[in-house]
Amino acid sequence: MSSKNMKLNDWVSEIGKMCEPDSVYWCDGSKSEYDKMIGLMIDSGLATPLKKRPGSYLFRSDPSDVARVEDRTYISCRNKEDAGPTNNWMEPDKLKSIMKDLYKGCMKGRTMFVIPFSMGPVGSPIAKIGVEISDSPYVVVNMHIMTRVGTNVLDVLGKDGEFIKCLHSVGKPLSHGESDNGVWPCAPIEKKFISHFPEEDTIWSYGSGYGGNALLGKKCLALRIASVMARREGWMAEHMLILRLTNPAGRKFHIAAAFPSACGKTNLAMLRPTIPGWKCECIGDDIAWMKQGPDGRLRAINPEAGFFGVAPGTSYKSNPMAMESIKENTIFTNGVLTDDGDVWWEDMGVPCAHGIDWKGREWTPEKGEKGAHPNARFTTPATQCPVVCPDWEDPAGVPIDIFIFGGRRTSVVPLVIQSFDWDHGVYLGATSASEPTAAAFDVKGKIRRDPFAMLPFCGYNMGDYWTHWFEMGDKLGDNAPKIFYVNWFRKTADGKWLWPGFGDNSRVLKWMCERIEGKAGADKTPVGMMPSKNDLDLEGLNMNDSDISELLSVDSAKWAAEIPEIEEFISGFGRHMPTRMKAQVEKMKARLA
Ligand code: GTP
Ligand code: SPV
Ligand code: MN
Repeated sequence: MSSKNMKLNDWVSEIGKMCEPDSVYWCDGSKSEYDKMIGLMIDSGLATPLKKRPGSYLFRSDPSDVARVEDRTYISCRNKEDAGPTNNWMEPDKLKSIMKDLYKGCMKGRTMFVIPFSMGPVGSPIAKIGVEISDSPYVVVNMHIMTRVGTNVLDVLGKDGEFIKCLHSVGKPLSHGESDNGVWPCAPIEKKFISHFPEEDTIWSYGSGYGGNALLGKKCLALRIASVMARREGWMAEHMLILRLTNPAGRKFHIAAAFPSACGKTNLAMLRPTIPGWKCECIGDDIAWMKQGPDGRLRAINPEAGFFGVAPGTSYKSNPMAMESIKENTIFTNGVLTDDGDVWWEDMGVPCAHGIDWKGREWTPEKGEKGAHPNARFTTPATQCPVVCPDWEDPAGVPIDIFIFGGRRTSVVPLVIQSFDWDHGVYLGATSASEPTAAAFDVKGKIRRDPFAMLPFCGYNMGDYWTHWFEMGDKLGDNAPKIFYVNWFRKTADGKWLWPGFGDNSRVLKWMCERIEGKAGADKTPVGMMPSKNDLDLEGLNMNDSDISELLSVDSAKWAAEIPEIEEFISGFGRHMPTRMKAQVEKMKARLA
């Protein structure tokens, strides 16, 4: 088979010559294709069917291949300055020549899959078409769930449509007659490359089969490449969940929130409000593409079609809607296989006395090691979420009222702040910081600044990205969403969560909505507008006063102590650092003095 698009056909044959697969297969996105791929992986010992969950399978990856690899991720454009100081950079010709050596014959003994996919509803004016070439059937089945794969994408592409070229190989050729035989195929860490060529709308990924390294529609296309397109074309590609919150009077609010990886987006997106009369519906849990609509408001779509969610910590208590979503037709990676043929992970809310851990070994809780990898994930279709919003696929998108930024901060940062204005909100986004999580293989240590939760995902100079945010604010004017900053992760001195989080986060969202309606009060503090205890709905929460005061307190000395590090961070962007950012730092210093 081939397509009507000569550019695509030429590219496929060029890659075929380089990678030397045994065969080439064009994906049609059908259920029978999905089942065939799963069958191949059951035969090669990589997939285990789960008796307890219809249509669901467990995979175990290699211990070196369990998360994104930020040190191996490159933005490769002609000028180093365009990638900026926060991205790894290599000159495109040099990087391509290194990678071509790796790609040479890398698909021997394997099938090369050609996966046409759409990010966003097929044919929508906001959607983008990508084609991923991959030698991994695991990638094919995950792409089926996470994106819209199918021959209808080729129809939209037509004879001369444009597409983003996504090349992927696990980097493990097979000799004649060899099978994976239960061993997750990948290359050693120093041979892994996740490379982006934004000037050519091209992604080259080698050596990893896991998550964002391999499902190239997600972080690589929908954030790193799309962020460059968005800047060029005047829209926004952000690491944000999207939700609709309806108040008891029936007014709908649309919220987009950016938290770093493994800091609560999926949980907030599927929130069950604990306050009576409020309803929450999920539009997306990881990525938002936003454009100013004809009415002047910012309209958001979720370019994805599924959820690739963190499994550990997901329970009927913390995220019941995720638990309902993953009852069937779900792929699990790096969980525990239980003796009765189910999947299990830490803090699932049910016990597991014995099973096979994510490394394939006998496991009991007494072992003192985690049974599931902390970045174990589920891949599940958005349509299976009981609270998916009826408008989640509306090509026009939903109008955003509220932006939220945040991170994991066990101290200093209070429960919630509202920005004074747009520019101050951009400052809050740009200076957000968070503690490392298991979502990145190679990020360790203390807190780091993660501007807009985009540090690992911005495809160009982060200083220019801030300028883009300021300019979007100018363009949106009075229609610009109001900006808030939250921290669900504050701890007591003895290490307990101060805030119950999860469903109770609805209390904080309620305050935000009431701020927009002009109903709720707030106090001016040096760091922003904040609720007092009486401005927040804490009805039915059994919290003691001192915990609440601590959550809502600002220690100016501690904030001031972070300023020198913030100044050093932003000055690292040199002439790309917007003067409006500098002005915000000066204002902050004056308020704290
Ligand atoms: P990515 O998929 O990596 O982008 O992560 P995410 O931002 O979607 O994070 P997710 O919602 O999966 O949450 C990650 C971890 O944070 C899980 O272990 C959750 O249980 C935990 N978490 C989420 N929300 C809260 C909260 O409000 N309070 C506390 N204490 N933990 C939370
Ligand atoms: C993240 O790390 O933010 C994720 C998981 O959503 S991955 O798809 O691996 O990027
Ligand atoms: Mn994410």
